Amino acid sequence: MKNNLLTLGAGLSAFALVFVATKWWNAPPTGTAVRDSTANQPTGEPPVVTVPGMIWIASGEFTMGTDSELGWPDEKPAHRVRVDGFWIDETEVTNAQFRAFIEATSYVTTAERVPTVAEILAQSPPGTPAPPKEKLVAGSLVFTMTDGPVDLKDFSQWWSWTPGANWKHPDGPESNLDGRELHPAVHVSWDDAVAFAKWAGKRLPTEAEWEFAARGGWIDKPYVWGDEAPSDLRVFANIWQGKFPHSNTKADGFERTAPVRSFKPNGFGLFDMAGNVWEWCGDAYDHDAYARRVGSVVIANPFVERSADPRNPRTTSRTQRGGSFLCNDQYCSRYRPSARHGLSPDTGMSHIGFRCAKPVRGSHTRQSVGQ
Ligand SMILES: [Ca+2]
Ligand SMILES: [Ca+2]
Repeated sequence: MKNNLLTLGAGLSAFALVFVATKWWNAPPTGTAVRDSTANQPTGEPPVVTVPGMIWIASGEFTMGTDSELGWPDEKPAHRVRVDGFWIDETEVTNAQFRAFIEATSYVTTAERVPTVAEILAQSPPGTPAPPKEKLVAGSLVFTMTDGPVDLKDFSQWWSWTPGANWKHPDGPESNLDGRELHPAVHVSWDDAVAFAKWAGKRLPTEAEWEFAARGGWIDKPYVWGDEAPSDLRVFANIWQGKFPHSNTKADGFERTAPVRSFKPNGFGLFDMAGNVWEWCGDAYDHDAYARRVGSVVIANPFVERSADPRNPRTTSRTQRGGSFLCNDQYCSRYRPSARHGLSPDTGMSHIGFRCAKPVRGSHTRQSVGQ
């Protein structure tokens, strides 16, 4: 059901968060750059057409995940993967692009729909009392900076269930998209992203495609731009500088989302593969997916169909990549290309967006709204 929460590392049913926030339920929280010689080398027939707004990523092999101490357990172990060639959007999907989809289809996003009691209880811990009907309103989780330092385990300090918040009103019902046409669309659920992709004749990238594309042809680099850790003095992407969640120096120029293309692209010409907004992938989220691949030499086009998410055991979690404007090294540093995160497919938040991919022919993944 909508709005399972995730934020920088913590995960909990969204309604659990709402309950916590409203105090009527307390849920237990559950160096020298080296090119990869095998990456992005054309094999077989190269594309004979161009796709506006997309970059062709030729098939190749790469090392997926990391064994670095920077990596979280779900990023390990590193292993070899091969992906077929594919197109991928140069940028995150913008508000202007998302508006065109809505106007053409009259699609109603998850955050604009009133949840049902059944939907809430299906994803709540056993024994959770049914919420009163007056609490069943359409909305989304909006980030608000705190007044001072807070317990970083208590995400309800900076996430607020906000009735009326959705892609058209990203900061709440009084906000709008004026001047944000080229910002990434946010409060977009996985279901919404899949619906957009189908309308556009595309699909979401697989995790393997996304990471292969994010690495831009480089190997053994912790960041999409190379080796150097970001700082107030060295800005590479729209992330969080300062002390999260109460002090943002905005050294990169942006407190919240930035227009796409505001920072240098990676080695493949892709923008914001680190930071700005999290990006949905097609795969289900399996925390132990890489551990299950030990023993394989090279895995071709991996795609996770069954989720195994300790934080969201009652739903098919879907994977997000790239981190957001809320990430910093003090908390999660999930703007690294190997970083992964799982969330319920009906969750949209202030820092969640997406981009699309497109295979040359057909699709080797299955993506259906409601999975
Ligand atoms: Ca920023
Ligand atoms: Ca991004």
